[in-house]
Amino acid sequence: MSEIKKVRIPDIGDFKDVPVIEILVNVGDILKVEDSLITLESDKATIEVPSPYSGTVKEISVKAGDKVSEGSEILVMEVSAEQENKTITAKSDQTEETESDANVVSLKHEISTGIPSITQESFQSKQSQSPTQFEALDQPNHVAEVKPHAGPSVRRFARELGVDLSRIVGSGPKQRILKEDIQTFVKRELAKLQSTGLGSGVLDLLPWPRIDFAKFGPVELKPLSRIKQISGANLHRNWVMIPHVTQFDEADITDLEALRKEYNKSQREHGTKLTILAFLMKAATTALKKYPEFNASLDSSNEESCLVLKRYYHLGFAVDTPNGLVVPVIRDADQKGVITIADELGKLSSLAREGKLKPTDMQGASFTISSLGGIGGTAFTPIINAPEVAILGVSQASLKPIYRNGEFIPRLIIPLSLSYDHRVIDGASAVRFTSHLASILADMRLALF
Ligand code: CAO
Repeated sequence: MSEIKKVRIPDIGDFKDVPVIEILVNVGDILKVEDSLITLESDKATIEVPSPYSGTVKEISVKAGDKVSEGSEILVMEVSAEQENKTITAKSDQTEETESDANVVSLKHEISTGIPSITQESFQSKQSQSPTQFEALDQPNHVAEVKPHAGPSVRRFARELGVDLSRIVGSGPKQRILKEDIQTFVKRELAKLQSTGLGSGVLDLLPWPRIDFAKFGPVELKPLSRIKQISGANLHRNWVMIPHVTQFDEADITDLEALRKEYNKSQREHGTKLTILAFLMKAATTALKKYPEFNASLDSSNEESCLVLKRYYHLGFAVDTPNGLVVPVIRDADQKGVITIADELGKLSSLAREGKLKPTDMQGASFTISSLGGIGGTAFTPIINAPEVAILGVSQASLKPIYRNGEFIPRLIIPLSLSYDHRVIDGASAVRFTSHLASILADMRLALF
């Protein structure tokens, strides 16, 4: 005997009117308990709503774009008595799991990392594939197009082991990730560590301390934004896997600032506002052409490592948004004038802050600039945006006394911090690069050649 059941949005904490971004099932699908039904996206997290029953989908009551809250009907299922028994057993297992997991606010608050984590290895293995496939992977720190499908218990298992689900291709129906897929993945990764020697000491670190901070005073749990979850994992990998060195330098932008201010004054009413970053991009493309190993990626897939020198100059730039850091890309910056670059910078920064960038807006960078100069700072050590090999950090320009022809004169000096991959770039090349960049910024006419 079967019964018709309405499935509703469970307790999702304080979230209300949350948009449905994906329907993961179709009418006629036969589901098991915990199969994901729909994906919701709040400004803080992506939440997959699991099925509370085993049974057949008879009707779907929502569509992508609808807004839902606790209690909203999602779909109608036909549940057999036998299936319902299984449901009850599974539900009690689930309750046990939830109660034992102090780190998770609610089992239903599954935060989907949803990002293909591009390891150096996966990057390298894609070198032999078509440019289109390679391009699709080349989106290191950004929002993914592919979401891993897995039930809450599998996600919990992955979380316990620290496994990034986006690195696993599931062997279940519709590439759903199963517990066995995680076990296979972990075994494979451990074997790799053994073979590289990394497992035998270098990264044999102490486990992260788990402290109940509430013992010391009041605390509040604030989940990291989705962007931070994604970029954090990528930044961590890049920091650990790339031997970074940062070269600090300075450029005299007194004349450049005078030109920029004069132009902006003349265009006060209409036209694009020229920013320092637009000039930095123009100057960087000129320096990259002279020192091509900075506009490259390292390919160690064969016995003999080699550099993939890029003959295009797509420049990423870090944008500070309320939800975290994103890196849109200006394509073919070498072929554009500073006004066009400034115009595109403005548009892409606005889209970034509104959370409206498309994945393609963030793909394909060959070099990145992180400009904190509008905020302040004297120097910093930016993390390379793999698989690139260098990143330019820019801090706040200030007037400094420069000794010239027997006297001190005030000049506007901008601090540059170039982090580079020391496997690819030597210290001498790095300082040649920043010196050349500084000379272009001191006299932008050099960018004409
Ligand atoms: N020194 C002094 N002043 C600077 C400067 C610098 N290096 N860079 C920018 N400024 C000034 C600009 O000239 C502008 O002043 P005016 O209005 O008088 O012209 C003001 O600061 C604001 O500039 P801006 O920030 O609007 O424009 P921008 O093109 O320089 O920067 C963007 C755009 C998107 C890079 C910036 O807004 C941003 O998000 N920066 C943060 C990037 C970041 O977080 N990086 C960290 C990555 S690592 O965690």
